[in-house]
Amino acid sequence: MEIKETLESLKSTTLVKIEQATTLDELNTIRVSTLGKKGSMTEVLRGMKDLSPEMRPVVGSLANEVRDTLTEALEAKKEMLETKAMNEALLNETIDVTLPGKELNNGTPHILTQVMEEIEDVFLGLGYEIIEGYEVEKDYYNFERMNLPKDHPARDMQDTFYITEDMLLRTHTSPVQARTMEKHDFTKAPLRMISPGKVYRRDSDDATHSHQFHQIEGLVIDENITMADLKGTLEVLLKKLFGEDRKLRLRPSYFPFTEPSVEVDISCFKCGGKGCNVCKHTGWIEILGAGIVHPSVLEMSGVDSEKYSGFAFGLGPDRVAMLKYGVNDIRNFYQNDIRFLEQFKVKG
Ligand code: 2NL
Repeated sequence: MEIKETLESLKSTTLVKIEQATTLDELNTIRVSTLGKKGSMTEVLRGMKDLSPEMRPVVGSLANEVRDTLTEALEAKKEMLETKAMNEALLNETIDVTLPGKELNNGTPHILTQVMEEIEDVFLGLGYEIIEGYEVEKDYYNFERMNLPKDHPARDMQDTFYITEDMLLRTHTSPVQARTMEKHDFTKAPLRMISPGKVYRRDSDDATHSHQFHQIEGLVIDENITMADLKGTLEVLLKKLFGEDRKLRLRPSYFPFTEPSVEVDISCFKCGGKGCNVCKHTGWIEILGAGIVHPSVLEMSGVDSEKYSGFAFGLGPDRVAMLKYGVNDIRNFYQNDIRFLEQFKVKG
């Protein structure tokens, strides 16, 4: 009978200890010293083997009852102490929601991206498609189809990054337009597109030249497209970029892919035309090249030059950004110096 009494007394003393425990640590110590591998309960049960076969089930069920009671009491007390600890923590750790938050350093689009998107927005508003093509191109699309004959100086190894004899890094975005023209069904709709992107030339890098820079070319082809359409379109763009009171001046020029060709100037946005350092005292700033698409360029792309005509232009977003924001060295755009880039943060 001794073992039964031991179990009963173990139960009552442990229940008192559990009752009196005030911390989770204390409670855990009680659990281990009672129910653990070397605990007092385990110790008592080891004595079971000395019992008679009749007594074993009786003591066994008592032992189970004691163990279940203690386990339940430990669990209940544990829950109670945890709730108490949580409530105390909630009381002590109040959060002052009026404190200023941590300032997050948000990124911003690169200034060239901002300028290009501003230009893209103008043309989206005019119903143009924005089409991107390949930066690695065939000599054929980059030069041949643009009316640049085999002996043209632009095709020289000195000016172009050749990858193989007939593959190169595009020197302008015109190949995108050649590829679009040859696929377009002009009986269904006119073609209105711009092609923004990176272009490459083997210049040596200096304040105004980078071996990689950007171009946005525009192309419109339909029946009866004239120089007037070109001028009106560029007026919308350049007024949006440089101010509503800008005037345009078209000067005769030469490009192999347009005839006639023009250079387009705007009246100086700084001095209004009186002459200053920005316009080098001429009152005008050269901003882009343009013209009426050469009939041979149309024909090579499968477009009937008797029926259709078009205008095209090319502008440099790098130069636009330099003028607009007074940047005097194109290399700033490509060196990723945070101190430079941060000046063009978009306020959110
Ligand atoms: C410049 C001059 C220009 C074009 C680009 C073009 C494209 C096709 C057909 C005809 Cl598919 N022309 N592009 C035309 C005139 C000038 O760029 O000085 N850009 C910075």
